[in-house]
Amino acid sequence: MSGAHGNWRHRLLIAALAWLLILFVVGVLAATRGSAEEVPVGLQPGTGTQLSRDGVALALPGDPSRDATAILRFELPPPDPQASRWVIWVGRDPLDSLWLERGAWRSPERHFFQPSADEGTLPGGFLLPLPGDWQGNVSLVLHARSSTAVSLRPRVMHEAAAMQVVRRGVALESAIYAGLFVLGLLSLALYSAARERSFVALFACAASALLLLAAQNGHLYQVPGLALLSTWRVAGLWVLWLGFTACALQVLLRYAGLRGGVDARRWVDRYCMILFAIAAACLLNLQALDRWLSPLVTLALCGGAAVALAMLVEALRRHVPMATAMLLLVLLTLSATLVRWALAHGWLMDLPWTRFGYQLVLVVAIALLTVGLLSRIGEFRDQRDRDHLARMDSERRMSRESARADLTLALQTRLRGVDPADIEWIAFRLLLERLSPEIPIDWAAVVAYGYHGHDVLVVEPVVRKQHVHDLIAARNLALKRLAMNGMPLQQAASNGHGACIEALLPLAIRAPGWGMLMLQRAGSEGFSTEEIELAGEFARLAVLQADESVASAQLRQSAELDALTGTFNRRSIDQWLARAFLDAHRQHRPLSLLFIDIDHFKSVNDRLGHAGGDHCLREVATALRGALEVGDTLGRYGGEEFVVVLPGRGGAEAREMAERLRAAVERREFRFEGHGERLTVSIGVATRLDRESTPAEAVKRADNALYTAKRAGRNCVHVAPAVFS
Ligand code: GH3
Ligand code: MG
Ligand code: MG
Repeated sequence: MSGAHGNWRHRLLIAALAWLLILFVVGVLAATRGSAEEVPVGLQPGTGTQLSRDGVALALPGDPSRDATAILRFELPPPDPQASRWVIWVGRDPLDSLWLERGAWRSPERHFFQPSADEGTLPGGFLLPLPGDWQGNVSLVLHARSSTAVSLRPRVMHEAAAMQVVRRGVALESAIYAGLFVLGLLSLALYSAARERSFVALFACAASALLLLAAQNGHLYQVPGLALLSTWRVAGLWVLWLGFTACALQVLLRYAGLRGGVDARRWVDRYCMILFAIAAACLLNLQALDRWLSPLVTLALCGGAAVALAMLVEALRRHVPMATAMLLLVLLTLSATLVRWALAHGWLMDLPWTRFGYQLVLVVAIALLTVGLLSRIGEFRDQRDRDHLARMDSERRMSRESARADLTLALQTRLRGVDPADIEWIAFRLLLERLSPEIPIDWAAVVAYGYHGHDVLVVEPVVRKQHVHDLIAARNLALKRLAMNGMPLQQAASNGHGACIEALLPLAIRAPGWGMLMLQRAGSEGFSTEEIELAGEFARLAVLQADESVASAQLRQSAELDALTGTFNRRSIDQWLARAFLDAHRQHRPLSLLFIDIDHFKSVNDRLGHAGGDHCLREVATALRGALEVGDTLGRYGGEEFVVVLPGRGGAEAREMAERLRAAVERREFRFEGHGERLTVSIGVATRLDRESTPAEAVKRADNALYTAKRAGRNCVHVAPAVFS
C-alpha cells in the first residue's frame, strides 16, 4: 500500500470520528435545553418495578405475564390557554403495553410492537396527553408490561416541547436510516460492477442493520408487511440482532481474512450457522424455550463480538490495511451498544448519545467496512493480476525455451551427413523457418560473407532473392560495419510497399567473414526486446550448429582423405578394399583393382623440386579421377602410387578402364611455374578370384603386375594372370 493511500484513509477516519463527536455534542446540548417546559416527576415504584439510583427511572425486569405499576406524582401549574397541553412522554422502549390511570380517567394504551395510527410514521417516544383542566398536585398510576428488561423515565412536559424532542430524535434516526440505505445501494452497485460476492455480504450487513435499527426504534412495525415481525415481539428483535451479527461477521471475514486460512473461514461460517439456529429457535415461539432464549441470545451476541475482535486482532498482526481503524470502530460500536444496554437497565441517563450512539457508530463502522473491503478486494485483484501475468510470462518463456530446443534438435538432425557445401544454407533456412512462427515477421533473410570460406546468401521467400542481392549490394558497407560491431539494431525502413521496421542482427561469424539476420515487419510497431533476444538466440544456435557440422565434416575428411591429393588415404582404401571384397564374395560379383605408379617420378622431383612434384601428384590424381566412373574408388596408396577399386568389373573391363586411365595421364600436360611436363603411368591389374573374400592375394597380384608393366618398358597396362605362382 502506498503512503498516499494510507494518508487518505487516515483523513477519512478522522473526519468520521469528528463527525460523530459533533453529533454527540449537539445531542447533549439539545437534551439539556428542553427542560424549561417540563415539570419534575416523583416516582413511587409499585408492583414489579424498581426505582433507579438517581430516582428518575423505573426499572422493569421483564415479566410478560402481568402489568408492572408505579405511581407518578407531579404538580401542574394553572392552565395557560397560550401553551400546549401537558403530556407524559416515555422513551420508546420495547414495551408490550403502557397506559396511565387516575380514578375514572384512563389514557390511551400504547404498544411498542403495535403502534397506533395517530403516532405517525416515525414515532419518537410514547406520548400520553393529559386532560387540559388538570392542575395542582397530580398522582397517576402507570401500568406497563414488558417481556424484557427496560427502564422507563416518564417526563411531564408541554406537548410542543415533547414534539421537539420527538422531531430531534426522528431527524437523527432518519439520518442513520439514510446512511444505511446509501451503503446498501452502494454495495449492490459495487456487486453489479465487480461481480464480487463480498459485496452481497456487505449488502446483507447494511440491510440487516437497517432492519435492526428500525425495529429497535419501533419504526419497523409501522411498515406494512414488516409489521408481521411484531408477532414475535422481543424475540423478533433478537432474531434481527442475530441476523445482523452473522452478516457483519461474514463481511469482516472477507475484509480481514480474504487470503486467510480455510480453517478460520470454516469456523466463522460454523459460528454464523449457530447464530441462525438460535434465531430459528426464537422464531419457533415455544413457551418452554422462553426462559433460556434471552441468556442464550446474549451469550451468542457476546460470542459474535469476540469472534469479530479476534478476526480484527489477527488482521492487525498481518498488517491488513486499516485494521487499526476498523478495530477501534468495532470497539466503539461494542461499547456504545453496552451503553444502550446499561440504559435499558436504568443505570444511565436517557440522552441522545446513550440512546442512539451505538446506531451512529454502527453506520460509521459499516461505511469504513465498505472502504476497507473495497481496498482489500482491489489488493486481492492486483495480486491475482500479478499472478496471472507471472504465469503468462513463465508460459511464454517455456514455449520459447522449447522452440529453442526444437531448433537445436532440428539443426542437429538435418545437418547430419549432408554435403558440407550445403551446411550453412540448410542451417540458415531452418533458422528462418523456425523463427517465423515465434515472431510475427513479414520478410526475413540471412546474409553471410566469407563464412566457412564462401559467400552464403539465404533468402525467404526465395523468389525475392534478386531483391535481397540488390538491397545488400547497395548497403554492403554499412551492413558490414554493423555486423562487425556485433550489436543488434532496429530502424525504420521502406520495403517497397510502405513503411516498415527493420531489425538487423549480426551473426557471430569469425572475422574476416561477417553475416546478418535481417527481419522486416510492416507498419511502425517495432520488435520487442524479447523478440530481438529470441531472434538473436536462434541465429546464435544456427551459426553454432553450422560451425560444429562444418568442423566435424572437416574432421571426417581429414581422417579419410589424403591431404595432398584429396583422394582416399591408405587407411580408408584398405578398409574400402576389405569391404568391397567381402560384398563381391557374398554376391558372387566380379571385382578388380588397379595399382598405378608414376614413371620416373624421381626425375620430376629432381627437375621441378619437391613442390613441383607435389603439384604433379595432385594433377595426376585429378586426371585419374576425371577418367573414372561413378562407383569406382581412387586412393593414394603411398608415395606416387595410386589404387583404383572397380566393383562389378571383370578382367576385360578392368583392362579397358586401366587403358583409359593411362591414356588420360599421357594426354595431359602438367604445367608448373612455366614448365610444361608430360607424365606417364604404369598400371597393374588384378581381378578377384571366386574363392577370395579378402584382398591380400589380389593386392599382391596387382603389385606384381605393376612390376611386370614397369619391366615391360613403362606407360603400359599389365593384367595379372588368374593363377599366379
Ligand atoms: P619408376 O617408378 O619409373 O621405376 O621410377 P621412379 O623414379 O618413379 O621410382 P620410384 O617409384 O621408386 O620413386 C618414387 C619417388 O617418388 C621417390 C620420391 O622422391 C618420390 N615421391 C614419393 N612421394 C612423394 C611426394 O609425396 N612428393 C614428391 N614430390 N615426391 C614423392
Ligand atoms: Mg613408386
Ligand atoms: Mg614411380
